[in-house]
Amino acid sequence: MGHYKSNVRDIEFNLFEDLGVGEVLASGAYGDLDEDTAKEMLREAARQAEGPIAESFAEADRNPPVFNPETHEVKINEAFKKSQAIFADGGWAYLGLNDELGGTDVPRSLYWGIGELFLGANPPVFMFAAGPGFAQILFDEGTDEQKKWAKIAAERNWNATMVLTEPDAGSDVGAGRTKAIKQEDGSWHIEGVKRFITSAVMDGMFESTFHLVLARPEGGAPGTKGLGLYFVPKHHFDEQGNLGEENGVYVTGVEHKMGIKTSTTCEVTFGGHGKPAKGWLVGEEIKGIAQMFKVIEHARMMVGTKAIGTLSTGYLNALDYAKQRVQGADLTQMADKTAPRVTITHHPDVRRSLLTQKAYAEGLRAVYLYTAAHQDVRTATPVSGADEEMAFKVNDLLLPIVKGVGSERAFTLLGTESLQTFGGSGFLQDYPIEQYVRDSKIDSLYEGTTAIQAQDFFFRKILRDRGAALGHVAGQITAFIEANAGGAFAADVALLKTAAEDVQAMAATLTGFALASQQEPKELYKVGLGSVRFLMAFGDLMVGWRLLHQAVVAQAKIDGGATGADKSFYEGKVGVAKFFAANMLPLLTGTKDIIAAIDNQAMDLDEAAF
Ligand code: ST9
Ligand code: FAD
Repeated sequence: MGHYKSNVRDIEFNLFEDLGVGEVLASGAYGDLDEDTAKEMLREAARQAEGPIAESFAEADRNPPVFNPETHEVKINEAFKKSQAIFADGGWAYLGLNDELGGTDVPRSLYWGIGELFLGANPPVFMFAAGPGFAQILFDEGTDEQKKWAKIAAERNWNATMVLTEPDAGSDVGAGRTKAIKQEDGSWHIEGVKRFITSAVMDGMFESTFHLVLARPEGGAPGTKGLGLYFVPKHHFDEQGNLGEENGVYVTGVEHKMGIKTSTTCEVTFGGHGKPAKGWLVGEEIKGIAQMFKVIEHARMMVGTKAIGTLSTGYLNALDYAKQRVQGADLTQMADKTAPRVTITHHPDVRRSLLTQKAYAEGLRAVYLYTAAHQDVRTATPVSGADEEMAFKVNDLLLPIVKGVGSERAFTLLGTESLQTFGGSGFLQDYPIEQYVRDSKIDSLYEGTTAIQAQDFFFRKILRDRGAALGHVAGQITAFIEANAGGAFAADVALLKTAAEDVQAMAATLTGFALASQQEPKELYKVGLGSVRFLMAFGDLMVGWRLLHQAVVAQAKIDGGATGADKSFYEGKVGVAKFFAANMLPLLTGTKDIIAAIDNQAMDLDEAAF
């Protein structure tokens, strides 16, 4: 048995019992795809993920990529390459893509549910398989000729990278200095050094690579708006896709990292080695940042799902250990030194810890799948009544929650709860948890740090949207509260109501600071001081709501006579929703008070006093 423990039962519950994806499939919205086939896809993905995909997880960590500065090549662990080949052979990289690129039309919620399984088992495998997905974006954004290149890239399963970051341009992408110099033949020469580029190596796993690169055309405007998006292939190729000479783009370094080591992080130099790095502007106009955000939106979803998938396997590993580890006596018999020793699941603090892990693992899964349901109007309308425009906005609103809250909660809980459940054994490499902790730390850093997610959430997704998507989601929460105020969950729903009011008050306070900044610019600092708390609080509200929504569904199944493993599963749904409502939601009142009381003391403090 490998390290990875999937939770297909819960993914299926989300899709087919809570979100109603089965009915959408039955309506023929996805052609012949029906619920049974979708379930079979999930189960096959889980078999692959738990088996050959997970198999190289630890070995690849202990044998990270080796860079050869003479050849600019990188050696990747052989066991990892086997896992990668199995993923490629399964054709998983084409799921959800257009017909033209050899794709299969599936609901985005099914796509990400399957994605969670691979991302939980061995994240670099999924990340190295981004080529066909990136080709889809080139196809969508490109000229007619570039659409042909995209088809070639997808058909031949070329590797791909997204290239933004430079030594002086991380969060501040607009500070990038890499240049694009126009050539008479319509191509561009790209010149500059990019840092931290994921998957820029092949080592026999792929035939070629294409880079999607942000660079500033000479004389271009400053900031992100002056950046163009360029297609820069590793090899030149003809109309059939036959490879020619290598282009002037080189891996000039590989980072030595804390975790997720095989997801190779490279310094990539464009030009500067006696050969130009030829690129082609994607589309007809300079609108690189908007085009790159098409990639970023998928990548942010991927990062959040990766984090949540890791938390889930961390929890399930901890649960398994806790059920077997015998230590100490039951608390009620603590005075009796001869009392029988019990498994640690009998200790109240272990139960608190396990339920905390379960609540966030399953609650955040519910949040990412609810978000995914809004990536496609065919599922969004049945789920929340959103039309196409609103579905798009709700997805936009929730992406920083999936990415920012998913990553922060996963890393924290994997360390403070999942690893802790193992006692000292959790600190050892005999168990996967220490690697989960190391591998998941990256999720709050790349694709925009948590501070960036929090600002995106408040300024762009709420203020700029004039609260439209927020209002839609708040309306859904209110409708749920009203419908369930008097039933079996009345007390829990009352806690949810208070939490929703607290979060609304936080939004109003921050909006007040933002408005006041028009007269007094320093008022904006208060938004910056409160925005991460607000992001996390909204995440808790979403988790609390979705868990209770699921508890109502589960209770109906129990009342309808569920038995055996199903009954236990549904009881777990009810139990965890009640636990979260009672233990986590009341904390939001404190956060509301803290946000209401924010002053600029932190900003006024002299730097020397830190
Ligand atoms: C990285 C990669 O970290 C790590 C992992 C790589 C893994 C690769 C594998 C991925 C697999 C995924 C699967 C893919 C499959 C695809 C399938 C396809 C079917 N939303 O606010 P402004 C745009 S990479 C949308 O003024 P500043 C917008 O155009 C490095 N668009 O920003 C806007 O114009 P307008 C990641 C947005 O102050 C324009 O930007 N690095 C959004 O100029 C300017 O906006 C980062 O993420 C948005 N949320 O710049 C950088 N926001 O307003 C983080 C902005 O007119 N830093 N735009 O619409 C930031 O995000 C900054 O806030 C900033 C600020 C750069 C945007
Ligand atoms: P900085 O931007 O210097 O941030 C430092 C700290 O300051 C952070 O805590 C941040 O939150 C805070 N901060 C910065 N600006 C603000 C602000 N305006 N408001 C509030 N706080 C702020 N990039 C790519 O282009 N392609 C890739 O494939 C890629 N893969 C990566 C893989 C790995 C393993 C790593 C580590 C990075 C990768 N990156 C990639 C880069 C990644 O996206 C950046 O590291 C990230 O965007 C943060 O930039 P930075 O490291 O320069 O940190």
